[in-house]
Amino acid sequence: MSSRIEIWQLRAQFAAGLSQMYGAEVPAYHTLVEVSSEVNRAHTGELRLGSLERVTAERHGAIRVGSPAELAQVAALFSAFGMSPVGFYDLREAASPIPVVSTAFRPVEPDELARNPFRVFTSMLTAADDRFFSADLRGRVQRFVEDRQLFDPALIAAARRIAAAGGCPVDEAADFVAAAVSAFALSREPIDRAWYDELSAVSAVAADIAGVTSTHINHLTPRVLDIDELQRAMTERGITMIDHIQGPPRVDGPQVLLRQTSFRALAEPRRFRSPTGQVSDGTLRVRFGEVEQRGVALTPAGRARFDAAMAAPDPAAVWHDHFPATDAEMAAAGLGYYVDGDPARPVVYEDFLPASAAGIFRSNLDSDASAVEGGDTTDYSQDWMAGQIDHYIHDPYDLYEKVARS
Ligand code: OOG
Ligand code: NI
Repeated sequence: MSSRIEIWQLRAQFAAGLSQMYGAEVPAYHTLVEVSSEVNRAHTGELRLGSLERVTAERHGAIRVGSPAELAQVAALFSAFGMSPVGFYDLREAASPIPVVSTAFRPVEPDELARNPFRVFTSMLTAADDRFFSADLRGRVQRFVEDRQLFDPALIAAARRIAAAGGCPVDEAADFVAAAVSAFALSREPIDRAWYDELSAVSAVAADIAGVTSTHINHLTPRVLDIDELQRAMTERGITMIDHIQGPPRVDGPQVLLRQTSFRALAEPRRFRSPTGQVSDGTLRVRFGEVEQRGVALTPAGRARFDAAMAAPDPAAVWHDHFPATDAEMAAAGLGYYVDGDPARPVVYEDFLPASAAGIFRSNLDSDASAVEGGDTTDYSQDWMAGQIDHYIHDPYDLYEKVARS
């Protein structure tokens, strides 16, 4: 009898495979991983938020798709890796709107997160939103997306089988993981220049999603224990980082939720087809490097305080009007999640922040659509998305609550 590969092992192999592929595609990623590891090794502070080993191995990825049907395929594929949709993010509502709605696929059980916490922030183009797309353009976007195939149906069928069986025989695993990884490789297929440019005029994100016939991993993000130190170290190496770390400021006291920073990837070689059918070499600059620091998960009450602090012109200056300076006080006030209420055992935030996500999207674009006018007339919502992908979308607060009571 051949032995079985468990779901979590498949997830670890998938994450490692993507990392290897992305490193070959975007060499600056290696620098980022190297500097992140250095920062983590030098970190002398507390490690309550994760062991050096887990933190240094930890990654999230980001992908973008064009339709509910494509998102449903992603959900089926990721189910074979034990990654379930968690949370709903509407980035059209951000201060700088992006025409996507998103969810994050990740393990939801604490022991699964401990084995391998790989997660993928997954965005879907909101083609039905007439604040971004005219009826004519929407029709053409939808046809283009319907006509392409991001994933081999055999891959999706295998994923469903593996998810249902809770693993697969050893001799199937390598091929399955390799096929899943290569679905996210940058394509060498020539890009229709006129179509890509037309979409770029509406939104650079729309062009990246619906201007090409494949999807790709947009970035892979290592986790660090001190993001300010990382930002300094990268800058020292001559890499231009975005001006401001996204998310909460560095604070004196418990660091909460998620802080992120990024740099733009260099232009990458891509092939283009002109209206006369000629294929030529060109470049596109759509991928980037990102890094994150994770802190304590906030309760709804804590999140309301967070939103209030972040609404101030200088959140750092008003931080302690909203948050106490110790974990003991955070736990006692019910602002953060702690296992059994024990301030020595904070629950790590495993999700994303819509404002930061929009900031990361935007900071890496040359230009994009400005503020949308008029009301939202679309159906996009968490319930809508759950119905489209036929998967329950977890509420992050329920998950933190469960971890805190375990
Ligand atoms: C996703 C941007 C958001 C994050 O870490 O908040 C994101 C994208 O660029 O597709 O990855
Ligand atoms: Ni990211």
